[in-house]
Amino acid sequence: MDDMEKAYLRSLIPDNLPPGRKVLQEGIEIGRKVVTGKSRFQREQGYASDVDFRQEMKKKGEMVWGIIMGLASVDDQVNGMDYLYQFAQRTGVDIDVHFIIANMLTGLPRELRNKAPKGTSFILDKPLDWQRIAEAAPVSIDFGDFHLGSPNALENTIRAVENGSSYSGVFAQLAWDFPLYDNDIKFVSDNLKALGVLAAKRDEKFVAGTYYDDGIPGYFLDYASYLGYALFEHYIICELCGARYAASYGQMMNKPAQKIAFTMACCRLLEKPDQPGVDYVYTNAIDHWDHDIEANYGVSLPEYLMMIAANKKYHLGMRIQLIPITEKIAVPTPTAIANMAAAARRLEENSDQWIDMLDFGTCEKMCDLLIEKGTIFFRNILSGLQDAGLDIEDPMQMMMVIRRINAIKMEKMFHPSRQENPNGEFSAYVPTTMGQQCLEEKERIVQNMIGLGFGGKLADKRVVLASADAHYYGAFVVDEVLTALGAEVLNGGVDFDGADVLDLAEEENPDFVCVSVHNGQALDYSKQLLELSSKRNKKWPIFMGGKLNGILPGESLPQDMSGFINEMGIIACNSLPEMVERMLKIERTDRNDTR
Ligand code: B12
Repeated sequence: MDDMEKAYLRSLIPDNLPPGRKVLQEGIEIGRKVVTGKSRFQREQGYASDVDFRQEMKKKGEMVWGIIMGLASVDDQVNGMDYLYQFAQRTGVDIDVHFIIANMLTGLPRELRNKAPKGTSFILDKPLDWQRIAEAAPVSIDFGDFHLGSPNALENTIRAVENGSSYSGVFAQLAWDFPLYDNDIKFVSDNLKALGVLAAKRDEKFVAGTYYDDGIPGYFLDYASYLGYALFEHYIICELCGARYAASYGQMMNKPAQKIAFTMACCRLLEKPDQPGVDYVYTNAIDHWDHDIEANYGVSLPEYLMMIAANKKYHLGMRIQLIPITEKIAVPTPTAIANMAAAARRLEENSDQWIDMLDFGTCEKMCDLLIEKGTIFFRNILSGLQDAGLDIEDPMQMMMVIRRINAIKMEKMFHPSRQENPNGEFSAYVPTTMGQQCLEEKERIVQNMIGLGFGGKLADKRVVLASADAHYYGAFVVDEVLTALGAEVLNGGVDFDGADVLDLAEEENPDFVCVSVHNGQALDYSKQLLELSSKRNKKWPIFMGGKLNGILPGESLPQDMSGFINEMGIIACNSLPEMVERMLKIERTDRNDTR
């Protein structure tokens, strides 16, 4: 590591950071006073912890089935859970685990909730909200998103423990920026206290959850780096904090061999004698169509089959997180979830016959490679941070690194190929898919647009671009295409509030502003963007694309908001040729022209 890299790592730690061990101890004290609850599942099925159920399934080599659901209100959610339970009673299609996706605002302190744009799904507010969900059906409940990993982690983790959610939180979301929230020290220290709560409940088998695709690894080019990052989280949570930990990942992992190899590696490195090392494996969410959606069964079912077979053979102990065939269109409905669950369980009924026909030799080799290189990546992280002068035994400092480090820099800095390749170049051992697929998509779009006569047409244009939420790749493709057509693109990155977008626009004085929005906040976000620009007396031609749907007040299902957004004066548009055609028709006026 060179001096610039060391200086960069040091710059991640603010001067006034409190000592982590003291903060952790405060969390442990808080945790000791929290009264552990028993969920309906635990009471009715007789498990002291859901971990015991998971361990039992692991021993038998049986698959645990999970779904992910976040409906418009707590009432809708409770009814949806009951619907799935009734469906199971009628058909025998049991769903073992419900992963609860609350609204992102659940992760914010209450005073900010009314001011921030609202995405899809319900907000957990009163203790009764958690309780109603934990009691809605006798299934294992996982209070996942916006617990651990959010600014409101401490309160939300306590609620999860009080309601018997054995797995809680998404630690990797520590890297997310939450709307209107900018106190990194409090963010990290409250998350450390939340880990203290889980450490206090270690013997009762409460586990800190994570989901790599949500966080830093979601930008990595190599699954060996994913694994190295996994070991880093495991080090912080288990070794520095004394809590339990299990790995989850997978929606951007579309090759079953890689997925199984990665799962084998996580099992080998992370499992404990009384607890599986893997919590859930999310299924391929990036290859689905948004048209003729029945075709998507053809994408999902072969993947499930391979995982069922690998689990039977190796007793990996994971749960499959099912996604319905509507994945590319909108958040899942209970009916769509039930349909995919039924297809998966029918597949499982006769899966024994496949196992002997399948050879997992490739996965075993890949697993060894991942472990070898991932372990080096992890060691490089620790030695790099230590060389830079950080205290690698202070959990607060280590969590601040996760919160603040740039993912792309992190992979470049610690990747073993840099030491192995004579010229110090990066090369992936087990390449991830998203970056590659996006470059191919960019190439297709650019060739098509050159064919339509757009080549070089944006030569004198400056574009400010940002993603309003955690979705990076849509904006990445937009950036690549506009750049290929000659534009100068100033890409702010992810998690941009409206004010951040306008700040960047004022700094750069672009011809156009492009915003990519996916998480259901498009309408609220558009309103805020326009109000702010009118307050600042600035007017930019703004284009917005991505997934422009949301849930209107009083409605249950998301719908497309493009019409409303267009009426407000922002150009809602998902097609790049259409956007460029419109850009070329917009004359630069003297509105903000200071050039
Ligand atoms: C990958 C993914 C993630 C990853 C992103 C990782 C990363 N580093 O980028 C992670 C796991 C972090 C994630 C998180 C969430 N996600 Co997500 N995610 C996806 C997924 C599977 C793929 C998105 C993607 O990258 N596609 C590849 C890119 C290249 O395609 P694209 O985004 O469609 O972009 C193209 C066009 O849309 C267009 N475009 C995009 N932006 C713009 C902008 C302009 C101006 C223009 C002209 C065009 C344009 O050009 C691109 C090239 O063709 C989709 C489902 C799907 N298959 O689409 C869900 C999906 C978008 N996610 C969804 C949700 C709800 C979330 C969460 C809110 C869930 C949660 N935890 O609560 C969080 C976001 C939280 C937050 N902080 O904002 C929903 C959105 C539902 C809705 N709006 O109704 C989807 C549809 C899944 C679903 N069915 O529930 N997600």
